Amino acid sequence: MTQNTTAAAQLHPADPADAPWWRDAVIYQIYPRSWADSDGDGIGDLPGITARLPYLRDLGVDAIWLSPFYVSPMHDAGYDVADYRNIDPIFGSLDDADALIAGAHDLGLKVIVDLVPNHSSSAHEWFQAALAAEPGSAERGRYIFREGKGENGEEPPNNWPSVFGGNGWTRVTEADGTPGQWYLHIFDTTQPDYDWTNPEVGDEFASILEFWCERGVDGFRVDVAHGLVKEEGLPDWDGPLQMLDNSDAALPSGEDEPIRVHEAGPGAKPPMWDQEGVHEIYRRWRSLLDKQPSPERILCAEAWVKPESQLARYVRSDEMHQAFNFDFLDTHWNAERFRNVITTSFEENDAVGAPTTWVLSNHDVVRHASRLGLDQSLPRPNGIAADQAQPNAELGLRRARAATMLMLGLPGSAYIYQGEELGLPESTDMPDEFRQDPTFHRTEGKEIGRDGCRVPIPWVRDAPSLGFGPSDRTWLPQPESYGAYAVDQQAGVAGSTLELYRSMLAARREAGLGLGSAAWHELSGGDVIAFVNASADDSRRTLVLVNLGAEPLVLPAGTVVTHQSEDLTTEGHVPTDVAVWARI
Ligand code: TEU
Repeated sequence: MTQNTTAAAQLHPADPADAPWWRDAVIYQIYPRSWADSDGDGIGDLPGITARLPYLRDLGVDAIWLSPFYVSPMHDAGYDVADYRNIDPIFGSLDDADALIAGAHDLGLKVIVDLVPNHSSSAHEWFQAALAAEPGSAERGRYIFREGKGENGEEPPNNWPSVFGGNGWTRVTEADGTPGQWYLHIFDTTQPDYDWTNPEVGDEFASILEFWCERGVDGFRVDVAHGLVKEEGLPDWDGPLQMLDNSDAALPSGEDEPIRVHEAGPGAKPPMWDQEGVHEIYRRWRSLLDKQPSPERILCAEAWVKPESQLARYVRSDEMHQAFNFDFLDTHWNAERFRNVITTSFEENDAVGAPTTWVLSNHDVVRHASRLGLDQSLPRPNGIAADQAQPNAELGLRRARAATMLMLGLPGSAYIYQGEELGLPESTDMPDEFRQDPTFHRTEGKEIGRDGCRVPIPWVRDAPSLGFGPSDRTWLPQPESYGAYAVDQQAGVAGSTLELYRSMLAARREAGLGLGSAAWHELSGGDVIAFVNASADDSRRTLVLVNLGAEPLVLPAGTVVTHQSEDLTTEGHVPTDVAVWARI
């Protein structure tokens, strides 16, 4: 391998060694309900998280992102916020949040919190005031209230769906008891959308950002970042009106997934997604954050926007710092598709000077250890039920370990979802009566929903609630199989998924892989993904290779493998669905 060969296929230039922390950070997503329970009520909480932070330091991540912990009636597991400046009692108190932030900082971990600016909870005092007020009042003007269509206003103002199923509008009863206006909720009925054309809304969120900056947080993951601004006039939409409306359609060439109801895809733009006006909001937030004392605080967009050129507009230098690369998450197990996504991601993000933010799992999607064990010719399901096609657990885990080795070998930032470091599969046998995702209820069970990836984490095999908390209570049932994945079953065990993650994260940090350059390696092509990650001064070069082919791949003589996602049965041979890192 000569330097010229790689230079010819340069994919991405290196970052300087003193680049800001977020350009290569590995960030661990904690779903507070399900990570660690300190008081035995079966629901995870902030003191539980604080107590177990050393586990994350030892895992080797740089930061944590906490899904919402604010006051909420919990109709969407906390993504329905009733008070943005306080903690829900099930999770603890503001003092507990302060202790968590301080505890994380003491261990060298940064803290990112979730900001939910598209909608509030219907229990929020603003929405309650809006309900009590007259049509046309200032109180109603913070949300999207409209008169209905039809003779008596009995039909919704337009045809927009709710992402969770059913209609995106709900009619209210006015003070005099008559059926009245409708309000828009792109998600659940209990999640009314704000009207971002109202300056009061913008000022309120600027103040919320400042509130959390003063409490010491290092950044914000911005929920539904592509949804805040709606097309003027709220016109009808002629695209998909249900989650899987077009899932039977043939997948366009080069794409893995149909465009879903929560996404803006290429072509005609849905009137509720990716409107130009969102960028002005993020420019305001960026300048607000840039005025804060150091260290740099960040914004990360949860924006389901395609193609990548359009997503990259969220991470222009005066907007957000990061945007989740959901194209990568949505890539089926196919080397060419991965290569295409990687190439495009670097091209588009480098064009705006942003790092690429890789991700494989989160609290909204089937865990990748299960997803990759499903039939790869079908679209990604929204949850898996016991009577549906079951993932091949062994194959899924094997591929998941390889996919993670690919992800952590790529320059940029990466997000890890709690439990993936244990190789945790989706819960696929949850009885329906436990399901809480509004999607399940709003679609009358047609969509299984996201509960299966939100089950409390197993820490200790032979303990009540698998060590999640001091009692045997868990807000969602833990599958029988989870005991074998518990932290205590994997810690210190050579070859376990936990030890694989620990060693990958240590090596990634030590070798500065997140800041490296990337260039395709000559072995890349066909069923093989192979690139060289090199430091800015070229003193350190790592070959990252994944073999998706049916036959073992023979490495060039003299290649020194440092990490492997599975044992190499024959030295120098990379078997099917295995990834390696090697020094070259
Ligand atoms: O999700 C936004 C979103 O549109 C998708 O993640 C969608 O909910 C999912 O793919 C449906 O299967 C964010 C949060 O991550 C999610 O948990 C919330 O429910 C949603 O916003 C509403 O706040």
